[in-house]
Amino acid sequence: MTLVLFIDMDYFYAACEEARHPEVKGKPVVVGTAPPNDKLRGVVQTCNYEARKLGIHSAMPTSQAFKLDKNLVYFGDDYKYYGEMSEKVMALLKAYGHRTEVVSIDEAALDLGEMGYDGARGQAEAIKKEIMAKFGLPCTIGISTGKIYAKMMCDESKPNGLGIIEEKDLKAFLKGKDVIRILGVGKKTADRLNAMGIDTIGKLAKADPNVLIDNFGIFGKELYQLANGIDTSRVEDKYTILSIGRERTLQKETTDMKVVESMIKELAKEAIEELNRQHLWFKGISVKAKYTDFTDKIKNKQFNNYTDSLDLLTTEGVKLIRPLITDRAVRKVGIRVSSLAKREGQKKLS
Ligand code: TTP
Ligand code: MG
Ligand code: MG
Repeated sequence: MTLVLFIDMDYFYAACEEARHPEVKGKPVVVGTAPPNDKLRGVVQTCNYEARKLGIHSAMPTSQAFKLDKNLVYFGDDYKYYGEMSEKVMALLKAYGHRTEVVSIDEAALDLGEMGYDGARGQAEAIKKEIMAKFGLPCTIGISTGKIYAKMMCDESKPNGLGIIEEKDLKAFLKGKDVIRILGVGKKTADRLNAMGIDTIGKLAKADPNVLIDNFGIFGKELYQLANGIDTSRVEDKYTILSIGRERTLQKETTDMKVVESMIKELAKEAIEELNRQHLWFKGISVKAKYTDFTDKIKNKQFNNYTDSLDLLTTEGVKLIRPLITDRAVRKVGIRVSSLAKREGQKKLS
């Protein structure tokens, strides 16, 4: 039986700042979107656990965070530096020689193969120790028989933790959890499951698989399997680093595609500027519309070749988001480029 190790860095951007400013350790630290001289205008991207104890969290307006503690230590985000730290961490993980999937700027999954639970624990301890020694960064690791369970365990073991769910304990582990905890289950699917009387993964495991397939197609089968401890998602051999995204709340909620279009253009321009700064190309794009009820919709597209074209990003971004703009009021939109590659030695589209 193969085991999967899932790692997520703790309070990543803020931890990166602590690593280069050790004097702020132990104080509440916030990383926000706005520069320090304009810090009250932005939102919190992340904060350390001292700040979380005060009730501060990601996406909170910075002004509100400062109301909770006027002496917060504040940093304006520095993507370039966080990207570099991410690359270093990912390279370190890759060097352990397992199939490695970079999931996000601060997350990766490793396929540990058949080394058993003790071996896996040893590996995880070694990784945690090495990342702390080399970069001064804390992280949390979850281990299980599948990527999705390992990620769940990782989430539950934060911060600075190491959690293992053995196969024999998996069903009990999953039983009481809300269905929304399953990767790929969003609010809409969760609502539909709830309407069928299925609110926990335990109930999902006992549901009639045919009814699930009737309602959700092939995804219904996957849901049933996942709830029953069968995680068929594999660790992909994917070693692209981060994605670069920009999103912004509109001045006024709107159903007007023209307003959305001009915002997408603005955000695309910013994303490309960042892409240029980091000397990267992209191959994937996604757009997001967040509605006034706080649900959101995302659409993705993957190109065949790498590009850095702002025109392409803008045109495709606008095309992608158009079907998401209906009579539901939108309050926030975003665009993101992914599947990035260093410009050297890659074939480009145009
Ligand atoms: P997360 O892994 O979600 O959060 P975290 O690492 O800050 O904290 P922890 O994992 O210990 O709970 O996100 C990774 C980084 O992504 C985070 O450091 C900053 C960035 N980020 C944002 O910019 N905006 C957001 O809303 C979130 C959630 C994260
Ligand atoms: Mg993290
Ligand atoms: Mg993360």
